[in-house]
Amino acid sequence: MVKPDENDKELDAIVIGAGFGGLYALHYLRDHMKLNVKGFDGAGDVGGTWWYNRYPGARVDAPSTPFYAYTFSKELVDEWDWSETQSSSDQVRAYLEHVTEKFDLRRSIQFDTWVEDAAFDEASQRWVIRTHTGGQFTSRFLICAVGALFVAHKPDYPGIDDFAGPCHHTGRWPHEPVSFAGKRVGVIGTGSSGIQAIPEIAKEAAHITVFQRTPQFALPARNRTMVAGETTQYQDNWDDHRHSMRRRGGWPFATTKLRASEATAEERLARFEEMWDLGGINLLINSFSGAVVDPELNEEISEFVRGKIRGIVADPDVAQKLMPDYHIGTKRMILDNGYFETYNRDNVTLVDLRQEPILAFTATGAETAAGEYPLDMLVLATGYDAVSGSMLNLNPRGRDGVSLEQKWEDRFTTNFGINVAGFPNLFMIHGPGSPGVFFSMPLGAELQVQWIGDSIRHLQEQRYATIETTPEAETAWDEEIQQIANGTLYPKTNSWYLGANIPGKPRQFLGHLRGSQYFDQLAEVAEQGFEGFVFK
Ligand code: NA7
Repeated sequence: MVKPDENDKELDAIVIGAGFGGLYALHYLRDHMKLNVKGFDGAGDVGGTWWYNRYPGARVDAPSTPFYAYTFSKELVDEWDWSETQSSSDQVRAYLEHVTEKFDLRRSIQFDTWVEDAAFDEASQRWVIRTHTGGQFTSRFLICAVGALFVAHKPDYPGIDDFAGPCHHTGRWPHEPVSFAGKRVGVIGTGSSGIQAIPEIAKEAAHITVFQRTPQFALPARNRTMVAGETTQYQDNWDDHRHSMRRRGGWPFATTKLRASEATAEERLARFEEMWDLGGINLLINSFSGAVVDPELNEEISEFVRGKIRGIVADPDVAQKLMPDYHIGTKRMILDNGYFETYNRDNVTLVDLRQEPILAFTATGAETAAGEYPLDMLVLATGYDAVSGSMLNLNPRGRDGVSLEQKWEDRFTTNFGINVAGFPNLFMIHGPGSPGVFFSMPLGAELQVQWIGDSIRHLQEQRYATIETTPEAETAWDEEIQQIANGTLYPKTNSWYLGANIPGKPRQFLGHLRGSQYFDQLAEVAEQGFEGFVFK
């Protein structure tokens, strides 16, 4: 492991972040392109968001095997056997540790080190970064693999800091075991993290009170251990599998072409039942084609799931509070492992914040408009300032000293979610306008890194100093992203996809919904001389 601020101070490239994107960027630029590269991460080891997400029940929020893994090395694919269909946080970390060992990445990463300042120096055409440990480094290229879900969002309820018991955010979970035994635990938030954690906490706590702002749709994950032969099946057919992932935007499985309009109501219901039993996100993407585009089909699936919730939750009043009233799938689709069943336990209380908003916290609990809830511990499952937040947290300064915060005051403009006009030689992995958060991880990160490598090669061959996109290309990219999103039901729902979870955040759709189209466009732009980017 690299000791603080030692080694070369003048580098070809600096990679910030040691999650999926950053580790691959480091490997690719160092080992394939033979650049002098150094990585930094504020965490104590590799993992990125998985370094922090250790709350009980933490898992990938999709059926993850075999696609939530790198594709670039067949050897790596062959030597790693995933044990479950929906990987746990521990498993993902173990995998990333294995990758780190295999490619000898630790020797190039300085952990426990926050990059406090990053500024482009016009005179030398280099990025100058300063770390919180007092180090200063310069490099030609700056790769920001700082994570789409990194900056934890903490609600600003009056008195929340006065709460005297332990208070843990799911995205900043302690590394030491947290015991809930004998405790009255309050959980705020029912997104993927809350819905994964609540059933686990309920098993151990004396009592759990769930503070719910928006009732959520969740589908049964039906997580299970991989059966014999399942892993070898995709290992043996790796070329096909990889090709499918590439063609389907990172998601390796075929989705249905069946049309709801060609089935009777009974046939549709039978199909919904079949997909519900199959579990995962099948109900949404494999019942019939177009569930997040066609409002009628969407409502039929939404109503089907509401019926399932009514069937699972014994108390009709509690079930009513849990009824989601948005278009299913337009907030991040949640997979659960016994979430709704948890409300049948007698140590669980559901507080509907639409009926009784939280007024304040005290040292000993929460006060809502309807009463007091004594608590010993608080769990904040309140999500992230997603996609743009981690870049703004870094807040690099580009040409003329203009900061990203100034540039992005009203809108998160990028080209391909990779580069920003005015920030030469700065590259983002999964920046705003990328498909990364829509099932394109980690393949999306790999292809972005390879594209970054191609652009650096081009720059070196032509003896240029910098590459940078243009404001015109950013506007065109923004329009494309919004146009694709506007053809779906997504923008109709308040979600972190739109920045709607963070007070005051500009509203715009933050991701590219068509991963395969994005992958094609990346390849085309590289092949055709990087249109939309200026080399100087
Ligand atoms: P999410 O999906 O953003 O969920 C956060 C939850 O917290 C959600 O239920 C929010 O309600 C709720 N929330 C946020 N702020 C408040 C306040 N002030 N009061 C009450 N409730 C609040 O974050 P997760 O960590 O669960 O998941 C993030 C991603 O990680 C997920 O999408 C996967 O991709 C993996 P809301 O729905 O906004 O009304």
